[in-house]
Parts: sequence; structure tokens; C-alpha cells
Amino acid sequence: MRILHTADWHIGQKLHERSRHEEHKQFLDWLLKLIKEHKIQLLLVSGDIFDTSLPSAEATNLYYEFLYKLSNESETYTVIIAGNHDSARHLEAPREFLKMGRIHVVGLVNDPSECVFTFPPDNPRVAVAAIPYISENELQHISFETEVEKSDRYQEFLKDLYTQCVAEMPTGIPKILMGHFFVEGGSISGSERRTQGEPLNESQPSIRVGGATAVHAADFPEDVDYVALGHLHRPQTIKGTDFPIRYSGSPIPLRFSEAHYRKKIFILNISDSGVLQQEEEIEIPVFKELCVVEGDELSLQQQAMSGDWEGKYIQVKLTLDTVGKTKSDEIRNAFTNRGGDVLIIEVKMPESDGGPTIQIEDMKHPEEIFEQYHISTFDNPPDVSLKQTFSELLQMVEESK
Ligand SMILES: [Mn+2]
Repeated sequence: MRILHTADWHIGQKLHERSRHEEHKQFLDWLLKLIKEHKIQLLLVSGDIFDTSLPSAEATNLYYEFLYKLSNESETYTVIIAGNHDSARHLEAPREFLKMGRIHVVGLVNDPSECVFTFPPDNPRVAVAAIPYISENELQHISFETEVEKSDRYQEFLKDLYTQCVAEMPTGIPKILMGHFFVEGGSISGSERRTQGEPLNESQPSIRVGGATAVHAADFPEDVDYVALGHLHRPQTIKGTDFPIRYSGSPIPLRFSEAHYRKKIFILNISDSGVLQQEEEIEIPVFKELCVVEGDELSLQQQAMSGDWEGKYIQVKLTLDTVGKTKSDEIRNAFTNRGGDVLIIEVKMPESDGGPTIQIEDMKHPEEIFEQYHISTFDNPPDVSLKQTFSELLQMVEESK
């Protein structure tokens, strides 16, 4: 019996306002073909189906079109759990209807027994515990509780939930646990952290991904065979247990920082003798290339001329030799002329002293320094209201001395 583990589709995601619809469409077409070719009998999707809790009609349609084709063109059973980006209620609203297509969606946990499934239902060969993302806020409120106590309680809650699920499973067949959270020891790529309404903060400690605290490998019950997780966007296996605890990662790079490694799906197999084996990891094709180019103006112009940028999304990291007017428009055009699409240009100041090089004797007033900085960063001088704000701020600083 073949099982496929994937997660973090983030359908509807936008990268610097560019739609990823075409990439998601190509991924789901590829996935359906693979499911049919590899005769996958069970598909596990470990959360973050959509990028936002209220996905667009286009994103919603893409998802249901895939589920329809899957149930119509294959015999596959499917288990889907909600992630921190999904609206649990919206995702599971059509759950009764989707059962017609052998699709089981779990958004909320009412009773652990409702999270346990066996496949195939008439002759079980594998048991699955489908635990969706659970926010710390969903736990019962306790007054005067510290953050640490709250975290410990969350960890205990998940641990108990999995133990109860395993107790509900029939004996003698492999057990798979699904989940959507951060397990201590996992590596973060940056795009996981942001839940809805939560500001993006790169410098935040990594422990509270998606609002929830880290769970440890030792928190999973001992007698399980595989933990199919979602949440971290880089495919990886967490060490520390006899059974694999694995993140499949997202199928498309959700940020430029995820572009330097290949995305994957994992295929498991349950042998005729009933043993779960890890059969294959398959690299997902790159449907659209994300490129990061770095250098000074001259080097970037040369890279634009010599490279093949057709149809690629580009992040430019421009290093300035001196503070002065940058030619970001020229650099953008150089790539655009070669078919590339520059999504963002980051300007880096010379690194030697960690900041902009400004000749002090040339700059008599803070306003001038500010203006110079603005020109070097944004390519134009600050407007009147910004200058006014800066002056007011300066005055406040002076007065507070
Ligand atoms: Mn995610």
C-alpha cells in the first residue's frame, strides 16, 4: 500500500504581489499524475492548504478542482488537516460532502476518536491520527498563567491528544501521526512564522512558530511508525526517535530564501507483511525559477547581460560602493529586457564599517545626512512631509537632551 506525504501548499500565495496560481496549478497537475502513476492509495496533506483564512475564489476553485479529479480519476483515500494559515472552520465546512470522494478533512478536534482513520476502511492496513493545527489560544484559559506555563500546558495537551489517538488505533497495523507545528530541532526558512495578523519579524526567536510552542521528539508516543508533519517549509527529518518525524516542506518556494534547495514529496510503502517502509523521496519540478543576484551596479549589469532570465522571478541585492544616487531602474530594465521579472531590489551599504559612508565635513546638518541617505536608498529625495516629520523628530530629540 503506497502513501504520499505532502504539506504547506499555501494555495493563493502572492510573492511581492505576483500571483503563484500558475505554479500551484502545475504542481497539482503534476501531483495528480504522480498519484496515478505510482498507484498511491493514501494521500496525506499536513496543513496550510491555503495561504490565508479567506482564500480567493480562484484559489478555492483550484483546490476543489484537484480534489474532484483525484476522487474521479483515482481510487485514492485522502486525509487533510488544517494548518495555522487555514481557517479550520472553512476548510472542514464541506467535510461530510467530501467523504463521498474518500476525502477526510479535519479542521477542529472535538473528540480524539474522530481524528483516527483506518485505510482501506473495510480491511485496515494502516491507522492515521489526523490532528490539525491547534492554537495555544484554543486551550482553556487559566488566569495568572505565565508564558512558560502556557507553553508547557500546550505541549502536554498535544502529547495527551496523540496518546489518546494511538489508544484508539487497532493493534497490529502501522500507525501514522499527522500534525502541524514546530518540533524542536527543525530548521526554519522564514516563511513559516507569519500567521494571519502576526507581523513578520525575522529577528524573533524561532521557538514560537505559528503562535505555538516547540514540541519535542520525545513527546510522541513510542509505538508509532511515522509522523507526517507540516509547518516547516524545508523538507527534513527530525532526529531523536526510532521512527521518522518528517516535514515534507512546501511544494513551491514561498520566498527567495527557499529557492536554493529542491522541494520534495515523500512516498511510504506498507509491505505485504504489514511493515511501513520509506520508499522514495521525489523532487518536485521547479515550475518557476526564483533567482537571487548580488553585486555592485557593474556586476549586476554584466549578470543581466550574460544570464538567461526568461520567465524568472528575480531578487536583486545591490551593493553600493559609495553613498550616492543608485541606478535601480537601469538594473531592473537590464533584467526585464532579458525576459526576467525583478520583484525586489535590496540596496546594501558598504559592509566595511557596517553603515553608509558619509563624509562628515560635507554634511553640516542632520537633515542633509537624512536626505543623502534617502536618495541612496530609495533613489529620490524625501518629500516635503517626510522632511517635516524628520525635522520634528530631530527637534524632539534636541529638546529631550
Ligand atoms: Mn506553512
